[in-house]
Amino acid sequence: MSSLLFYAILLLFANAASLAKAKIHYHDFVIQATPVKRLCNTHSTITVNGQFPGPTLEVNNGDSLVVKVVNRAQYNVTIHWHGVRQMRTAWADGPEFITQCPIRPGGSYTYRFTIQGQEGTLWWHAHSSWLRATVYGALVIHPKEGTAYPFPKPKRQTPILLGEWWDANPIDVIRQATRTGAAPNASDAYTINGQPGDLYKCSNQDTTIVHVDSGETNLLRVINSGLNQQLFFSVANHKFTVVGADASYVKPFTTSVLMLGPGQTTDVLITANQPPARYYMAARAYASAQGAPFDNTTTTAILEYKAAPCPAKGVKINPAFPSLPAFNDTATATAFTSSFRSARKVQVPTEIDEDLFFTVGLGLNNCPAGASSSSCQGPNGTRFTASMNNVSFVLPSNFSLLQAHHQGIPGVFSTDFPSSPPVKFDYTGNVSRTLWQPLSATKVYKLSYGARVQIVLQGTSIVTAENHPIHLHGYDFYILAEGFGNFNPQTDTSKFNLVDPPLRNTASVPVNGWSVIRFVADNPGIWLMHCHLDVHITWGLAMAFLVENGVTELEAVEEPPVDLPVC
Ligand SMILES: *[C@@H]1O[C@H](CO)[C@@H](O)[C@H](O)[C@H]1NC(C)=O
Ligand SMILES: *[C@@H]1O[C@H](CO)[C@@H](O)[C@H](O)[C@H]1NC(C)=O
Ligand SMILES: *[C@@H]1O[C@H](CO)[C@@H](O)[C@H](O)[C@H]1NC(C)=O
Ligand SMILES: *[C@@H]1O[C@H](CO)[C@@H](O)[C@H](O)[C@H]1NC(C)=O
Ligand SMILES: *[C@@H]1O[C@H](CO)[C@@H](O)[C@H](O)[C@H]1NC(C)=O
Ligand SMILES: *[C@@H]1O[C@H](CO)[C@@H](O)[C@H](O)[C@H]1NC(C)=O
Ligand SMILES: *[C@@H]1O[C@H](CO)[C@@H](O)[C@H](O)[C@H]1NC(C)=O
Ligand SMILES: *[C@@H]1O[C@H](CO)[C@@H](O)[C@H](O)[C@H]1NC(C)=O
Ligand SMILES: [Cu+2]
Repeated sequence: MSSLLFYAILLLFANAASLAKAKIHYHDFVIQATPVKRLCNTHSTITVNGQFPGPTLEVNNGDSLVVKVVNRAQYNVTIHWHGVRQMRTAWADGPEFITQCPIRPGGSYTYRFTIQGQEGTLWWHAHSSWLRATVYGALVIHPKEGTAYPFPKPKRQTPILLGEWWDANPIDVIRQATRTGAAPNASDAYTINGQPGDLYKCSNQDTTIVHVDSGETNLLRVINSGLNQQLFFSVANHKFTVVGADASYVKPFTTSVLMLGPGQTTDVLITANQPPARYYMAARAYASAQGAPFDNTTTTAILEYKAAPCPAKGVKINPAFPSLPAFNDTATATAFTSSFRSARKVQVPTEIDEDLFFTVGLGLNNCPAGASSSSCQGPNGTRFTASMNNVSFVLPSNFSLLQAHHQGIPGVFSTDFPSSPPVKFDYTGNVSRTLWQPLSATKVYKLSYGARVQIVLQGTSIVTAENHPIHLHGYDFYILAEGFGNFNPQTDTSKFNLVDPPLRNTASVPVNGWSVIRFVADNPGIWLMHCHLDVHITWGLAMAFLVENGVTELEAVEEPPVDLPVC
């Protein structure tokens, strides 16, 4: 046998062996209304397969997922695989009117994609109106088959999904706000794995319990799947070792409190090194906007040691309660978010092709001429809005942006999203009222394949300054630095961490401050970037990148699936 043939055969076997390891996971998601009782009332809740929260999906890095979504509910729906890179499979990303039209009642769509190079915790959620209030679940990504965690393998692993519950139909809540122009009602409870816990009415029979054995270590995969609220999270008498965030490993650090914006995940090790007993884990708001109403309740679950002594009959022993930061404790939130460092070798672009500066913040629209006052119930007879670089994003309704791009259909979007604010002003100062009303439009920013991109995300104080969790679809980005006030290129560039910055998909842009992110545009398609507070995306705090195809087929978006929902 010629040695060439021998090597060809060897290569074939090697390929077959590595292919055999990567698995394909098939799932059916039936979107359906299900009676769910919380806070003493039963609601007809939109769920996946009747489960709330929805099913946890577990895969290994390198595996593929095939999820058939059947819509048996009365609302349009789509599912987004939050944080999944979706290399060349933008059609499977999910945001409605961006990469697909909604799956209509009675319709179905099968999402097919592969997990490539991501390990840790991601999640999935509806990306249509406010359905993600109840349509969400964890996506656990174990290390590639045959490889280990970069920390001792924990005895147990527990997803901790922090959520928000309305004692109402969440779709009615956002429809009411859209009608009136006012801020939507705040939630009535937070939840841990779907349960509000002991501090709410009609809830303490169902409080989530997380079991541990004395001495063992549990990996908590904490996800903020809430709609509109950043949350602090603590466990009484225990410390966390943070080991990952947004499906990337970080250099371990210890803390007694986490802060997650909606969309973010944090993997932490917790060791059962305390006297056997029951300990509360609790979450409540980090509310950075001054004076804005918010849900100020506290959700709890219980960390229960297996050897915890049983209380004598009739004796009630309350678990120890953790101390949680004050609602407005920005110092603690900042100390936490700025502690992250990548654990793995980073590939931060050092040269920049696209130097972008985007303002992110709220606004107020004056009451349109002829509108009734009932539709202008925002501050002083206005309607709430929000924008990036003064463009309040409007979803198209006749084609998804990706379909319009792929098929060259004109008139659906324009490519003139500004690379910097059209008017420069003191972003975090006392902004003149004449600057508060943005333009409404469907604008994208075009990036050529492989462009090295830097974005300064600059919060504004228009209406009210607040922390915004900015999420980019289709990418992980490095967070080089964050700070308060206006970003100053003369002095702030020296603060950039080019050595071991964290790789994330959602950045907490500090209240009245800024974050700087970098990524390489190596994934063609249309990718939404938006605030992950659903109330803000509803108001238009979003934009999209159009990343062009590269030269080769492997640098181009795949052809659309045949069952892709169209409008
Ligand atoms: C919002 O809250 C107000 C005041 O509590 C209440 O009257 C209204 O019904 C709520 N809206 C929805 C959709 O639940
Ligand atoms: C939450 O807000 C309500 C109503 O504004 C107030 O009465 C209550 O004291 C607040 N609770 C906490 C824990 O701050
Ligand atoms: C936080 O709120 C407390 C009152 O609840 C107030 O005394 C304090 O000044 C606030 N701190 C900040 C940084 O706004
Ligand atoms: C509403 O009007 C009052 C009185 O004119 C003013 O003090 C307040 O700043 C205004 N609020 C907004 C958000 O414009
Ligand atoms: C799609 O909708 C936009 C905005 O309503 C409109 O301008 C455009 O002509 C429509 N395109 C087609 C092909 O119908
Ligand atoms: C903000 O500016 C407006 C007008 O420019 C002024 O009336 C108002 O007093 C200023 N507010 C503060 C807090 O400085
Ligand atoms: C945004 O654009 C509108 C409409 O052109 C203008 O009135 C407003 O001053 C602009 N605001 C900013 C911050 O650029
Ligand atoms: C559902 O989606 C279709 C487009 O596929 C759209 O025409 C329709 O208005 C949507 N329905 C609702 C209630 O949003
Ligand atoms: Cu926001």
